[in-house]
Amino acid sequence: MMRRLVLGDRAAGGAVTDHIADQPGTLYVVTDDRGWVTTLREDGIRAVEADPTDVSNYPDIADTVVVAATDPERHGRIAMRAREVFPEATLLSTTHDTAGESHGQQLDAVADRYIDPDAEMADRLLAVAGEPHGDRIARLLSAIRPLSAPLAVVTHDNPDPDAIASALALTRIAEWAGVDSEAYYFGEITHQENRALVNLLSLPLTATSTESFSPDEFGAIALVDHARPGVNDSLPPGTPVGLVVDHHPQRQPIDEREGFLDIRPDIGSTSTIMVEYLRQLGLTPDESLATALLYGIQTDTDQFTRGVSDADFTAAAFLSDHAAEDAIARIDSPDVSSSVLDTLATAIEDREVRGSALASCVGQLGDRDALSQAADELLDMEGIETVIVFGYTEETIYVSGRTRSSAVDLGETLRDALGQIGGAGGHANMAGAQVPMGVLDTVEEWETLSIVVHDTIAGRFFEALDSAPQIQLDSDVPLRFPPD
Ligand SMILES: [Mn+2]
Repeated sequence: MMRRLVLGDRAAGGAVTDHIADQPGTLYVVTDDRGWVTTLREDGIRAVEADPTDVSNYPDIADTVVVAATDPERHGRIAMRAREVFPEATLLSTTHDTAGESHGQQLDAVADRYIDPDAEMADRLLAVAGEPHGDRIARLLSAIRPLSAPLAVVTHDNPDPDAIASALALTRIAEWAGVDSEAYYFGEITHQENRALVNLLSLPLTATSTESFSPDEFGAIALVDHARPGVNDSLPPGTPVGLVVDHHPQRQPIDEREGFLDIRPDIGSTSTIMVEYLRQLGLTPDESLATALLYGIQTDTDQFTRGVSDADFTAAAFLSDHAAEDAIARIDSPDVSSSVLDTLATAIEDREVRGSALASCVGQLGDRDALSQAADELLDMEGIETVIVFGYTEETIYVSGRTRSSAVDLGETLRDALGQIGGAGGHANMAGAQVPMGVLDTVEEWETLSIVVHDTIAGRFFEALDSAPQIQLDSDVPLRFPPD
């Protein structure tokens, strides 16, 4: 049960009080406006005729306090008192256009939110304030509403569906709050499925770079699905950040002074948190945003099997009414298993690219089939024509390769590269190799096994590729010039 308290007079608080009176929960009014007390009581509302600056007239508990006095000085005083008595409550203040600068500052220090009694937003805020996490939405809007320049919403680099969907959800909320905003990512979206997500749903995500992004142009920067500028994104480290919404556990505490923080490691995805915001604000995501959010939850929770919470299920159930599930089927290749996706993620992250050739060590191998599937997937990366992916068990390094370049005989290349130290074979466009771990030089304590394996295999592979004889094509122009 939500307990709401209004402090002030009818001129400033009448309209808000009328709004609240229709909502579930209790309402208590403290005012020295005798005529108002009479009217309120006639409507069955609990009202006491008393000085609203005197804390002895306040009830014991209030979840939401609305401060509404006509006189700015008095208004400020009530707000201070109310904040002292109810430190945990959401404190809403009627707009303070008439307040002097010093009172305005005082108010800023204690009020969570200003409300315009005539606006749709007042209804919403009063409805959600005091609900679980309802204070968060008031604080979120407090961080967005006053911005006079656009809000930049920044994902982590190489954004995943959760980051992409969350960024767009936050721009939707900013739009509703009347603030311009744009969703940005640095670098590129490397994962095939993630590019498919953006393209298929025509998501308005903007690529940017360290050269073209200047933080000064924005009223505030919001980070979604990560929490530190310059760590998981390409912002300059130490860039001031106004908002952070994330679900990753933090290794170091985040400075609370940074602004609006909502970091919930018990939730499976940032998209889930965004859905909660949208619902509390009464916003229905359009089909593409709903689809992206649902896909974000599904991928981050590995189809609801990993780190999933009740909130994730609730959010997904809500979204499924608005999302295009057939679009998800097209984005998601159903034959790719989660272990392949993990292998693929590592392969993308640790890839070494030379020209159009890519080599990547995925470390210790669980599922050996994942290697060839990962190689298949990586071959779809832009600008890549030849791929080897490899990993190891205790005894053996396994290599899987693919090429779509007609100038490369991959079976031959792998035999050249690894035939001396292991077994290699296959066709021109699909090949593999196995190398005993014993061929590695002793791994020093300061070395990482994965890096030693990478250097050994990738080094030989690139060398063999460079020195391979060119396949003759029906063309006078050689595709690559042999090294001199
Ligand atoms: Mn996430």
